[in-house]
Amino acid sequence: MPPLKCPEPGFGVGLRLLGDYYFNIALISDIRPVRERTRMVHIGPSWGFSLEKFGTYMSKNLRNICIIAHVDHGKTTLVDYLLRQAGTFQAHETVAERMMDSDSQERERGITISAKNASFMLGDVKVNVVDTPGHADFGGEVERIMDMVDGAILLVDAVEGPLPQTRFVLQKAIAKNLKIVLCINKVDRPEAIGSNMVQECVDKAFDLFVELGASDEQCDFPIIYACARQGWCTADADAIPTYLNGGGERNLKALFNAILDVPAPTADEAAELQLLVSNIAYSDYLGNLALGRVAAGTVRRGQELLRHGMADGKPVTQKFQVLRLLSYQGMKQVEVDQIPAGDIGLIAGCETLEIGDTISGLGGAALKRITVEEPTMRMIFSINTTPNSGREGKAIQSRELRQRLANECRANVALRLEDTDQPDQFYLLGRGELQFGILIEKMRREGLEFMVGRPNVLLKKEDGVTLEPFERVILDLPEANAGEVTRMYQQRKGVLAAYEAMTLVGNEEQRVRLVFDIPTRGLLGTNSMYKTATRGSGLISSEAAGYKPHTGSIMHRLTGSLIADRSGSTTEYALASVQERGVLFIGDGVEVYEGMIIGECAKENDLNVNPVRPKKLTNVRSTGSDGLTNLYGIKKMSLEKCIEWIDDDEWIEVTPKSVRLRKKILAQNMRGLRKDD
Ligand SMILES: Nc1nc2c(ncn2[C@@H]2O[C@H](COP(=O)(O)OP(=O)(O)OP(=O)(O)O)[C@@H](O)[C@H]2O)c(=O)[nH]1
Ligand SMILES: [Mg+2]
Repeated sequence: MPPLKCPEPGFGVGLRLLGDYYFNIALISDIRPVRERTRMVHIGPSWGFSLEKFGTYMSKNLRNICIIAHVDHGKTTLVDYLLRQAGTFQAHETVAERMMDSDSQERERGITISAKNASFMLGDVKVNVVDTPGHADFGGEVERIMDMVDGAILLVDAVEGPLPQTRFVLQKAIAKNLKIVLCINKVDRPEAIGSNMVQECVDKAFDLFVELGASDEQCDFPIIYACARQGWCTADADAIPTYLNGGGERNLKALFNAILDVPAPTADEAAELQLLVSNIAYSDYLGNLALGRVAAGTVRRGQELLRHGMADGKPVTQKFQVLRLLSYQGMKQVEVDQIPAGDIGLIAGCETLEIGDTISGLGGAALKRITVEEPTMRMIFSINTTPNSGREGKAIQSRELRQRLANECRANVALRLEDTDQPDQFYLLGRGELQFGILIEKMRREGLEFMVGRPNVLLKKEDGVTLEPFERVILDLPEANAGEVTRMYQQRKGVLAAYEAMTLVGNEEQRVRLVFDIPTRGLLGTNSMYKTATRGSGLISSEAAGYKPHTGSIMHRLTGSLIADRSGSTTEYALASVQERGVLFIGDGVEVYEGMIIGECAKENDLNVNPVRPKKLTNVRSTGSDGLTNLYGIKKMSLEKCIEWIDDDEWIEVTPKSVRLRKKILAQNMRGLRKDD
């Protein structure tokens, strides 16, 4: 009997025999399990039966895969259709688009922030699938899940081709020796239709495999051409035009078959239990849950286990009892009695957990901890020391702030906490401005008040030479803006490494792809400048390019700050004269305090101004407007813009209601007006 491939509708019956055992009879065209979690052995062209233990899958009936790609290449959209077409949802269930992006910030920003698990059934095979984020700042999320899977679907946008994060994730997948399926997605994009972009994309991907040292076996990857957004794919490149014209089998069958060809986990079922904690989930009822793949043995409810962790840099072990076990069914976590070797599940019962810990049987040993790339940036977090602290949220004390940051580091392997010489300030080490921005927003939504400083890159010293991190930036922008953008990056020590004209489609304006090698320091804070220069149409992606000798000072911003010199409520009258000195960040009627930044000075020095001066009242009635009280315009400073804009001697004050900028030293007589650099 050939192995079971894609499920199709049909019918079947199941009989419960003895306790945990099931007996199923099914028409072979109906290859859905008669009851979920029951496996079938097919014995003829049209009939099948199974006699296996309910509630478990032997590892041969499991596939663990992840979906990896550069940002926006369509991973989450593809997972939607994988789950839908595998019959994960009931007919009456309404499912949202990109449903794996369940976090509020993920939905608002339209990006995946953390890797997430789900599962679906392909006939008698349970497939655990992990959707991963594509943004470089969340690369740690991809690294931590690599130990859970045996295969990876590498998505590549047919038009954009492999981009920096494609390289990063592919490198990790190759290193873990995963079976890789190349899936060229978005073949429906107008630029790809009628051109040979799809073939070029395959060639570039192949070159990347070779460049990254893939084995011959890995280089022999299956290729699937897909339109995730319409839920179809084909293994035949020549069939793409048929599909684009509405023909062909409009489903993901070819991909399902490729998934079934990924090797089943080779976990030893008879061995002592071992599970590497790849993530920590939280449940209100059960507390912390350890998520991971059972590398060996079986974990059962009530079992006594060991956690192998680290405390103060030393290995520690702790005994605990399994309270509950959960397994993924679709996107839901359902309770089970046991999780067999090779399967992915969650264990409740151990409160102290860290990603990278091992959970084992009482005689078991620890597995190798998860290692991820080193952080390249740090940001300073402080308690809120402004005069108005605590008015708009919970002004936490240093101990609570430290605890909150430490909790985040436990759940995110790419972050690290370090103390500073100040008891109420802490360094958070991470990978990028977006990663910090998302955490700040998350803490703000929890109702907390705190302050953060300007992100800085982490320098290294080798043989007496100071080194700094570099990045390779790939820009895709209209040719008309290329000159301005090139100047912008060259001013920040960027070196143009490549300039390539993109293929034109119809009457579209000519676009170019620029590649810069630039110190990470120079790249910080340039995002909105780049967006403005390209009128929002520029795409940017970057990859870490290692440490190189320090390039000396790089200009950050050429402007100073307009600083309130007293507290009070701003008046339109006062702001009307302040605005002559620069650009305002706030309007009238806003409470300010001495040292708060209310705008950007047109010159490079800081300027203390009085934004609260009231208009002198006179008895003389004036006709019409006095012409002075109109404000030109206010530059709204979002959290992201503040992070890009601030200087080293400034703080961002974050509260649930507002984001304000301030000088670190509030009193004007204590602060020099000239900026240090
Ligand atoms: N034209 C076209 N657009 C697609 C296709 N697949 C996905 N998209 C679109 O691409 C955008 C990004 O899709 P996502 O699924 O969020 O991409 P992602 O890879 O999960 O993104 P991150 O998780 O943030 O890295 C969405 O607007 C999708 O509708 C496709 O096959 N064709
Ligand atoms: Mg996504």
